Amino acid sequence: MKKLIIYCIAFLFSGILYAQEEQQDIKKDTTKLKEIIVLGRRKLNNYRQEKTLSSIDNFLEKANKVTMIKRGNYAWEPSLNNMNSERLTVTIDGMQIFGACTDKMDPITSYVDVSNLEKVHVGSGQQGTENGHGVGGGIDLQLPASKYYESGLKTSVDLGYETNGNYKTAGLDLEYSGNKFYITTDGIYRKSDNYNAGGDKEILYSQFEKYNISLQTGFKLSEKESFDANVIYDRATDVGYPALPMDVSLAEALITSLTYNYANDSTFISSLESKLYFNTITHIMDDSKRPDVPIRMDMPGWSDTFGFYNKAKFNLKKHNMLINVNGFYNRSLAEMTMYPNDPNQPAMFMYTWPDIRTLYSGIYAKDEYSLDESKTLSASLRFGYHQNQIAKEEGLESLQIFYPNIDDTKSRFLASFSTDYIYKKDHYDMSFGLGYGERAPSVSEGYGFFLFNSFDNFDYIGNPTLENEKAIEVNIKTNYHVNKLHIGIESSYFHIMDYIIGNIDNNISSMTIGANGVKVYKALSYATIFDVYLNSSYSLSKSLSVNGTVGYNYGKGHDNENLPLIKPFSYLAEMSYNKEKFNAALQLEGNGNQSKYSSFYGEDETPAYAVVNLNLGNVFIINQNKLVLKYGLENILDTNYSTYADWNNISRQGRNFYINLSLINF
Ligand SMILES: [Cu+2]
Repeated sequence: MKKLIIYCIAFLFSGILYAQEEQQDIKKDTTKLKEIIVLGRRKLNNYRQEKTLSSIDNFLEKANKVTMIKRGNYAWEPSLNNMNSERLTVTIDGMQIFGACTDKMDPITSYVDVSNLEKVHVGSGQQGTENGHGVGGGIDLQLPASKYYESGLKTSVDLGYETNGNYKTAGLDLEYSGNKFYITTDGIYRKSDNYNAGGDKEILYSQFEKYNISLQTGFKLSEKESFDANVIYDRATDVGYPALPMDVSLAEALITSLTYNYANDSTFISSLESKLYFNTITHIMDDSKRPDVPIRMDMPGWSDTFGFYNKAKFNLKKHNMLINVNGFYNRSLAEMTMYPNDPNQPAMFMYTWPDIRTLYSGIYAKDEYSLDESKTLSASLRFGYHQNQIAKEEGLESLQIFYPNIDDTKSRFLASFSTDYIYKKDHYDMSFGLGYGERAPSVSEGYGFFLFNSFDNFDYIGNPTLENEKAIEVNIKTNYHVNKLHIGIESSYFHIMDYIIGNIDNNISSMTIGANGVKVYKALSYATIFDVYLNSSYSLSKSLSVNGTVGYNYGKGHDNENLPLIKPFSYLAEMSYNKEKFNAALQLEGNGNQSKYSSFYGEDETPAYAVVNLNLGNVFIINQNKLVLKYGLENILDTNYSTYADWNNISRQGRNFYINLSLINF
């Protein structure tokens, strides 16, 4: 009955979400086929419904097609079109960066903060291949553009508090902008204790603490040429992972880049951007706070990446062209030392990532051709050369136990292609796209050595002989606007060949005490993934509107087994009131029962849930300052729930009161 009421409310509101994107600052330009999430602090206005000091994870979760997989309260893993890390390219301003954790505790999104970024580009499927090869899509976390505003010195201060978990946030931003020179620096600090799930149940090991500082500076050589330098340092300590058997004592990243820009409207090449970059990550896991572990372990990991890209834009009559030549070199190393409880036994050491060196170089080209005012045809291509090398002799020998014929190096060619047709009229627009893409196996899929996965309780062994994973994709998107009503449909279908997934191997015994066995990465001959979202909104008056979204997803292997981590039926309904200096929004958000769960891959059935949130905001202008106040109550009914994306069914936050305050000096 309760469910029925919830569905009824959802459909009453239906007209369902996201027509207000422009107001909410989650702008979707259908001509670009990309979803853009704006984070810039100076662009803060009162139309954004949620917290201003949300983590990037929280902002990403608002995007259509994106879900965050949670192993705790920090460092969520983005999933796009029901595909996660290995199948996506996640980059920071076009820079490749790879996490250093064999257990996916450190997605790239955890090493930046909202203060570092201006916006996030989410490209679904083959529309997300500008920076690299992927099957599910690309997420690019973009740094702020150069700021030659001649506005002198400006400051802004952010403060946030949330009752659940006693979560504190503080941020400071300084910016000096001149005619030929600018410099900005900011810092943000976040600390949370264990949070409580609905019904005041404390979730042990869900605490975290982190700070992030960044510096960006630039100068103009001439009116057309400039240089930018950017440094981000991010350090998280004492991060608990309630869904995993270990925590993290240190996750640290240093991200640096130097960029040369050239812009000229009157020449054939309208802009040129060349970047050189380096980033290094250190990740230290820690089980010292867990009272009962079968064996104590040290598991550090490192990832270093050097890279570059050269990007040029051309305008030729009705053509809009872009060419991006890029390359990187990554080193991924992870170790495991096990200390038996009996001190007379020797410690056991092995490389879980045996110093894998990845070299990539490739070229991307895109052309947008406008057939006439309302029709655009676009096509993109990416070709690349990808090479993996096992640098540790011990690592190679260990893998040769299972694959006697492998060499230390493996090279691949990767290709991707997409084409889109876009038709746009005043009250109607539609796009239709086709794509083909390939990706190389990740370091874990190719070379991981006894990586324990607490989701299905198996140790995983990589497979250096895997073929490239390949996908054929069809997508369609359409929007209608009639008076005060907006309706949109967005859908993608993927046919994925040589779909990489772990398969039980009964001939190998597990290393982890208590594990169910060992899985080796193999490929299903094919798998299919489908998603469809219906968005709509209706304006009741100038300031009052309702909007909502319903989504349906589907994923199966060739053997008719359900794929893991496929989102069940989902909905979001919102009623919002927006005035220039005040806003309020009441949200209902939930999922249906996860009936198509994958017991074969370790999932159980997650029941339906629904939560209600209330968000409020005020803006005050005091002299030359803007004060933005956001406050509200999340999970008002204190529902105890977990979703399909919560690792090991860890319950999410119960009732939470939050307040965010941003003081911005113009
Ligand atoms: Cu880890």
